[in-house]
Amino acid sequence: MNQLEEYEKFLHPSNIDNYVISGISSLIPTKNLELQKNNKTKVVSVVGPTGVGKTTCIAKLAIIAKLLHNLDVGLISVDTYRLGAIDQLRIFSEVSNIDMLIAYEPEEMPGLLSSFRNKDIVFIDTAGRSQKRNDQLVKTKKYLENIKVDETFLALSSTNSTKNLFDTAEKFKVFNYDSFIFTKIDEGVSFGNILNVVTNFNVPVSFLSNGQVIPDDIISADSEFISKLIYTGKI
Ligand SMILES: Nc1nc2c(ncn2[C@@H]2O[C@H](COP(=O)(O)OP(=O)(O)O)[C@@H](O)[C@H]2O)c(=O)[nH]1
Ligand SMILES: [Mg+2]
Repeated sequence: MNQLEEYEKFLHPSNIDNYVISGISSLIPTKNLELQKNNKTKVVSVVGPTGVGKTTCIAKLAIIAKLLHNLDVGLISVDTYRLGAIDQLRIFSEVSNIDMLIAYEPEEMPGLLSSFRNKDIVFIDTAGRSQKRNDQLVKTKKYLENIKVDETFLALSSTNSTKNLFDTAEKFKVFNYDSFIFTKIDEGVSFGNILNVVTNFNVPVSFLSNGQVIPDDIISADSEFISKLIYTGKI
């Protein structure tokens, strides 16, 4: 609004929507995941609260990496906490023919990663933990401490309130996450919370998840797309 006021004289009313969209767009940093063969294994982890869509995102990204980018993909599940959680990824790994290993204890992580040393990319699926339970966060963090993780995504549901998202983004700082994934944008009706979180935490957005379909329902973050989403409330 400040920008619009400042440049009022130069603005044409018929173009006001575009000015606002580009204004919001300039406030939204993005970071895209590079999916290309390298001579080393890229290690990517997804953290976040329960049920936001972490495993679903990993399944989508794993398929995209494998089929569209021809990468050799590995999955590691440390979600041994919730009944059935491992099965969700295991079934996916069987159907998609992507190798999966399970870490039952943090100490196993270096060994598991080393058996994946020929993979191009390894995705680590973590247990969904409440940001209100620091002991749970610390326990999950132990799995990621013994290894070198190249990229950590914090998955947040776009249907949550700004207040909840702020609390989660704050508590999950222990994971030193590099970017946000906003999930369930297909269920949201207003997205100012995304703008609030991104500007307050000054962390870029890497992906948006817009449904349950694997691998179709994921969008690589683009500032203008997110800005339109925020301004119009529609995908
Ligand atoms: N509508 C919608 N549902 C989603 C999306 N992402 C995940 N889900 C659903 O949310 C539920 C929890 O997802 P899951 O990946 O198991 O969450 P996790 O506990 O964070 O690993 C499942 O029913 C998913 O199909 C999304 O972008 N949109
Ligand atoms: Mg999960």
